[in-house]
Amino acid sequence: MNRFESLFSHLSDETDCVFITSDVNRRYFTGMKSSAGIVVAFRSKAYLIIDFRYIEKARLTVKSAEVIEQKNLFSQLESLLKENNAVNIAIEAETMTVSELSAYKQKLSAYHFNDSSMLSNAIGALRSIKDDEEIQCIQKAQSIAENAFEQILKFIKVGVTEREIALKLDFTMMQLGAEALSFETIALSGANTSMPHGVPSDRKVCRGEFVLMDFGAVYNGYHSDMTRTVCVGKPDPEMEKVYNIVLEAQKTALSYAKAGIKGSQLDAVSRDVIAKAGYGNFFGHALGHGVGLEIHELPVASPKSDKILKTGSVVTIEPGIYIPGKFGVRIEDFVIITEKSCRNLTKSVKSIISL
Ligand SMILES: [Mn+2]
Repeated sequence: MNRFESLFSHLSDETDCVFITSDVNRRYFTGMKSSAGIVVAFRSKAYLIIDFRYIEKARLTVKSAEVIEQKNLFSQLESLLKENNAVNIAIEAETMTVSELSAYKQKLSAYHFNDSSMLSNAIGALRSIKDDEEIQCIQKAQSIAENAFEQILKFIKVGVTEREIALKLDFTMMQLGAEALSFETIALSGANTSMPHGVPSDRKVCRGEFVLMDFGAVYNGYHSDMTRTVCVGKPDPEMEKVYNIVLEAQKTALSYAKAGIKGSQLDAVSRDVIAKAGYGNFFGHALGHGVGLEIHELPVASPKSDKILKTGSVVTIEPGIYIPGKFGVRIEDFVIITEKSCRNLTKSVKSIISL
C-alpha cells in the first residue's frame, strides 16, 4: 500500500477526497519541501497543485501525485472534484485556519467539508510508524548530532559561554550536513540547568558545574533529538547522586520500551525510579515524544498517554531532575520501538563525563 492508500484505509467510508495543506504533511505525501501547494487526493488518484516557484522541482521529483501548476486554484479544484465524482472532502482541521476553511466552503459551496480531526489524526497515526527510508534519514540526522557532540566536548571549558556552546553546536551540525536544526539548541550551565527549556545566555561556565545540552539535526526533513549533561571538572557528591538517579531512570525506561506498552506505563517506570529516590517533585515534564518530520509528534510517553506504542515508532526517553537555584540533569536518547524491545539510535556515552 502506498501512503495515500494507507491514509484512505484510516478514513470514514464516505470520504472521497482529502485536501492536504500543511507544509509538513504535503512533504510526507509528496517527498518535496515547499511553503505552498495543496495535495488533492482521491481514492484512486492524487494531485499536487503548486505554484510557479516550485513547479520545476515538483515535476522533476514528485512521483506520488500528478503535478499541476496552480493558476486559478478554486476552479482547478472544482474540475478535479467533478472529474473524480467527489462530494465529501476531509481537511486538516489541526492546521487549516478558520479563514482558509471559510474560503473553501464559500468557493466550493456544492461540496461537503469534514472539518473534524479525522484527517489530522489519521495522518498523525500513519506518520507515527516509520518505514526503512524514514529510519535511515533519522539515523543520519542523529549521526550528525553525535559527531557534533564529540566535537563540542573538546570546546567546553571554564570561561566559555552558553551562547558560544550553542553556536558551536549549531555550526558544527550544519557543517556536518544538517539541512536545519531540529529546534533552537539548548546549552545551559550551572544553576541555569534547572530550567528544562532555558535559553542560552552569556553566562560563562565555571569549574565544578554541569553543562546541559539539548539539540538535534534535520536530515532530509527528519529530526533527531538528544540531551547530554556533562560536568566541567568534578561534580560534587549531590550532583553525582542526582546524575546517577536520572541515568537509572533512563535505563529503566529503555529496558521496558517495546511494542504493546502504553505511553503512560513507560513514563511511570521511569518516574518511579526518580520518585523512590526522593526527587519525584523535580521531574515536571513528560518522559518522551515521537520524532520524525516534526520534532514533537506521535506517540507521546506522558502520564496521560493511554495509547500503546507500536513497532516502528520513534520515541525519545528523556527523564530529568531539576532543582531550582541549584542544578538540573536530563539524559535523552531516542529509540525505535520493536516487537520485543527497542533499538537505541543514540550511541553517545551517558555515564557521567568530567571534562
Ligand atoms: Mn526531546
